[in-house]
Amino acid sequence: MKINIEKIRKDFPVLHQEVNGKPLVYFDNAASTQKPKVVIDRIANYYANEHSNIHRGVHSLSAAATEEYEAARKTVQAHLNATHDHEIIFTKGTTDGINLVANGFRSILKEGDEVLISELEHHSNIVPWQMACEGTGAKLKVIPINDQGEWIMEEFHNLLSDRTKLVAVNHVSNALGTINPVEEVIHAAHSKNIPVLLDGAQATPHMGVNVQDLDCEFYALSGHKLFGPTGIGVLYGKEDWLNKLPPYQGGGDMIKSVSFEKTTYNELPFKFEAGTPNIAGVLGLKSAIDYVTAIGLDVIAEYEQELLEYGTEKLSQIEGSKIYGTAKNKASVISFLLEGIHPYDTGTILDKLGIAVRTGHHCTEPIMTRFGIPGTVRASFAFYNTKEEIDKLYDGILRVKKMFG
Ligand code: 7TS
Repeated sequence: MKINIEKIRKDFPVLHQEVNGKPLVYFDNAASTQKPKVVIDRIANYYANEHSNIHRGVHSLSAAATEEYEAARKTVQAHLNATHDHEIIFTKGTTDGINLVANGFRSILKEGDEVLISELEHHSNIVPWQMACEGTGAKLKVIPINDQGEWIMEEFHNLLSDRTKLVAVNHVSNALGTINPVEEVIHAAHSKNIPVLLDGAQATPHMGVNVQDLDCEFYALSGHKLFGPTGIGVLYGKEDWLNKLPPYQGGGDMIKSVSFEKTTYNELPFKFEAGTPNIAGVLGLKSAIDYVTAIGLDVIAEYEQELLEYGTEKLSQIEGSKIYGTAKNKASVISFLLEGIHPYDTGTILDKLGIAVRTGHHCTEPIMTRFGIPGTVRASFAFYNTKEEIDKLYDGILRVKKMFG
């Protein structure tokens, strides 16, 4: 099936505006994606007609809201192909999900243990592990990358040892777009009985993810990168591992009984969902998943690869432009620099032309250090972007070069 781009663009109200007097070209999708009208309507309708707290009252509104909330959990379960719906924990986002696991590992890690991450990680998959290591005496180990922005797999295999208590790596890199060989990592880790956490913030907007096929122990994602609302995310965890980890936060909903002498915790998934959750966010996320599922994740992936190839070719034609991240397997992210021009200058001029790109280190300072650069300009494409928009980026870059070259 081919993507119906005209119809799709009509679904996203935000795309139809001018920025600085020019039609908006939104190429900052790796930071956050835009929302289709069905998601916006779902949230508005919930607050207009359906709102009540969940898992509490016997009254009809509360029962209906609870039903919708739990139906959304089943949608996520199906989307990720998790074995059980109680393996789906609603979080604030990827950062929150990783922190939940890292907090739990504070009770597992001991002096001499190691946590293995990679040089490609977003800060949110570095800092929580540094914090967990700091409190336990465990050490952080890092898989290095090559000049293309790919993990050096021999180094990974050398770093994996009996001291490794967890491998925590991203599925797709936000800064360079690399699609990582996570299958090989999981297979090797499991041969030593080591659990694996995948940061799926950048994979889930671009491809279907099957956690049973991957066989990872944990998978974290953000709703707002998946065309859903901000402030909502998902942590998938295998049942036995979620049972092994202590609760992250204490409060309402996560308990079975409370007395001053002893509190017992609720079962999964509620053990990890303390307090009133982001009900509207959960319902909006369900609509977003239904929306991309209806288009087809394969259709989306194929179209975005077309955009990536087209964009890569166009940018490569520009003298003095250098693309960072040239892995064989890439998602639709192009990070680049123009010789002698600071990324902020490029980003500022492009903004004047209505083109939204992200500039800077993209919360991946170690990658920038690895390449010896202050940051990059990053154009990241979603399925509502077009080749015509990429042509505008190309023309915009030529303007930047004329002004600063
Ligand atoms: N992991 C990866 C790979 C990410 O790209 C991001 C956000 C996160 C984790 C954190 O997600 P959050 O929803 O909890 O904030 N990445 C970006 C980015 O590339 N530009 O802005 C945010």
